[in-house]
Amino acid sequence: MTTTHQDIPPALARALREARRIVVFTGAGVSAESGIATFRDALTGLWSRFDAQALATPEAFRAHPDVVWGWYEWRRAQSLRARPNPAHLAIAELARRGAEVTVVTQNVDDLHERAGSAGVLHLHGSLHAPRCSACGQPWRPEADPPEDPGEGRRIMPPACGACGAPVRPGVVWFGESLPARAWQEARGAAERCDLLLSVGTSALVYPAAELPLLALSKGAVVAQVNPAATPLDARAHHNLHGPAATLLPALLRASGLRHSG
Ligand code: BV8
Ligand code: ZN
Repeated sequence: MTTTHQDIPPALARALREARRIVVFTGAGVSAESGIATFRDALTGLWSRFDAQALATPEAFRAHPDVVWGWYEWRRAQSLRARPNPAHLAIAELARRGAEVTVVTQNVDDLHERAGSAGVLHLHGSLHAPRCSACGQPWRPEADPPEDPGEGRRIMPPACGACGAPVRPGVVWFGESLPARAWQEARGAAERCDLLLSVGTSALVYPAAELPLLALSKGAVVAQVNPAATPLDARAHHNLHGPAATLLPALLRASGLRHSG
């Protein structure tokens, strides 16, 4: 059922109220209203010449370490300046309403954690965990937040203090495997849940995009929150076409899980 305004299908409100195990699966759209560019439009300035999928790769980092490191440092500064929005806060509030809630995100920002969500599973790593590209030693930025390097700045990555190799962003690039534990826990949660909410993702990147399909195959209710249609529209039980920062609070209110605000 496709909703283009704030009324929430009663069947979805009831499913959310009665669910005992919920998975909230998020993509860049959940952080859009915090001012963080979504993945595909994060490529402004210098990077408009690159395709995100081409830039977020080990090959690009080897060939253009200064462009790739500059892009991630700009995104890390953007993430540290951003604030959780009502969508992040509603997801954190849901976990305080009795059901077991597992947040599985494709995002590399830390806004779910800063909104109060615990145990967030990051399938694609984090901007806030840079590490040595050779020995894996974590790298602690001296200045947090870094002064904004500005869009399009080329910055050579720092050298690892232990072995001297270049430090790399702590994200999962295309062609790299997902962190085994996070992926295993995410699959387990999707298999066991009664309800999976897919929020703000284009549902195009695998294997992450398998999660809603896995939940469906095990009989869960699947609902999507996204202003645009995605490949999941055809399979989801409910498609709420609108912005997450409006629709997630509305969903909690319609389910009687939020009494105010
Ligand atoms: C792997 C971290 C194998 C980096 C990211 C062909 C078929 C199937 C798969 C493949 C294939 N060819 C290659 C592959 C594999 C590839 C892949 O899936 N490619 C795709 C493009 C076809 N996958 C991989 O490489 C993965 N690894 O497969 O490994 C392997 C196995 C064994 C051994 C070795 C290797 C790794 C993928 C991870 C890549 N890293 N991110 C970084 O951030 O820089 S992916 C990146 O894009 C994001 O993290 C995100 O996960 C993904 C998609 O982005 P979204 O989050 O969905 O954001 P997007 O901008 O796309 O969409 C935003 C959505 O929000 C939109 O729908 C918009 O409408 C909506 N929105 C906007 N505003 C709002 C909103 N929604 C709600 N409210 C709003 N206000
Ligand atoms: Zn090292």
